[in-house]
Amino acid sequence: MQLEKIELFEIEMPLKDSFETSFGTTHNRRILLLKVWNKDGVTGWSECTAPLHPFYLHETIDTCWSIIKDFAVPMLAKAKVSCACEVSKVLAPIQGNRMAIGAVETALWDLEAKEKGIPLWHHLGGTQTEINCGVSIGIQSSLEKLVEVVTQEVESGYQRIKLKIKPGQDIELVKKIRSIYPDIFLSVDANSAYQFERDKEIFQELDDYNLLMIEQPLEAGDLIDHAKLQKLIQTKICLDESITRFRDARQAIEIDACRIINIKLGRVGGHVEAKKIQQFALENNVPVWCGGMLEAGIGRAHNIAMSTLAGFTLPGDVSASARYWKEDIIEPEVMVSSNGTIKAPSGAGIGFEIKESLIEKLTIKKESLSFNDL
Ligand code: OSB
Ligand code: MG
Repeated sequence: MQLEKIELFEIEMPLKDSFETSFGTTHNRRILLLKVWNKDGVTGWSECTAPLHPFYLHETIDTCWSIIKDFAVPMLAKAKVSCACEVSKVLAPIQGNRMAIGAVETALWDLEAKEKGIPLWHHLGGTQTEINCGVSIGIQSSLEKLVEVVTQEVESGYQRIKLKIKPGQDIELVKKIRSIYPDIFLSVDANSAYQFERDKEIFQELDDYNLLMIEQPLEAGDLIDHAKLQKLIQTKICLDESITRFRDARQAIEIDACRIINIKLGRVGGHVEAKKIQQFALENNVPVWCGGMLEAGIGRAHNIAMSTLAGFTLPGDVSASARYWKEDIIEPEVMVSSNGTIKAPSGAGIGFEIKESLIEKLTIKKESLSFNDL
């Protein structure tokens, strides 16, 4: 693998509907895309999953831009990596900043799969030709509206419904949806909004609704209190924000702080780290699934590739492009079957065409870095 240059694009894309979580509401997405070129003109693409604000975890689109430009790319240029599997090791001296690292790492995986002319999911060692899909439903303006949105998604065939909750909007939502849909796979995601001592009774009450899981109830980094909560309830805890690298997953499983893991490619720093977590979870009978960050098509395509790995058995938050975007930046758009599945694509690399002229139109900031100058 001989790298020539890397381009950074910041694009702006309005969401079809705003998306509310316990940490805030997103109307527009600003997305950092990377395009990496080898010496023969083959290109690989990735999407940085960092949002605009530091309210999910610490990273933002601007911190990622700076880490990628000032550190990750110069380190890569100096190391002269020969394969995508080496990138995470070369970038290991960078502390934290997992989404910045993940953006660079995943672009090189797409490039490498394209150099070899094989689908990325194949190159990663994926075995599932179809993946199971669920949806994440943001906090709605009323219970009636929530019922309407859930009904629409259940009728589209999605295999699991996840409701975003926050203090004051939790048990009531679950009770309502369960009364209408007693048997669906239903889960909730708190995005770290609760505290163990203050709120434990809420989770004990939620325990009566046969939820598939409760995602990230407490603060990121607080494995100890998650383990205390898991002892108190039957419902499986799933960690999202708390898992930023393999070590977090190993320790969480070791102390029974969770019984399911949501793997997000960006949050864990790329495909190699995601694979390590997936393998360890599989050996320990902990199911995993692929989380989402309201990705446009390129990020979605990487998520599909990762979800084909063994152990990704639970439906992920990888849903159709059309749920979020009027027009996605890839072709064809991500489509979900009436059984709530997505087929792994057969084309080389991420397996979707990049709509470069659309990306140009959406671009608000751009920079090109040559590996020869670094
Ligand atoms: O916690 O899973 C989350 C979106 C933004 C930030 C965090 C999360 C989410 C989602 C959306 O739940 C999942 C999707 O991309 O469909
Ligand atoms: Mg989550």
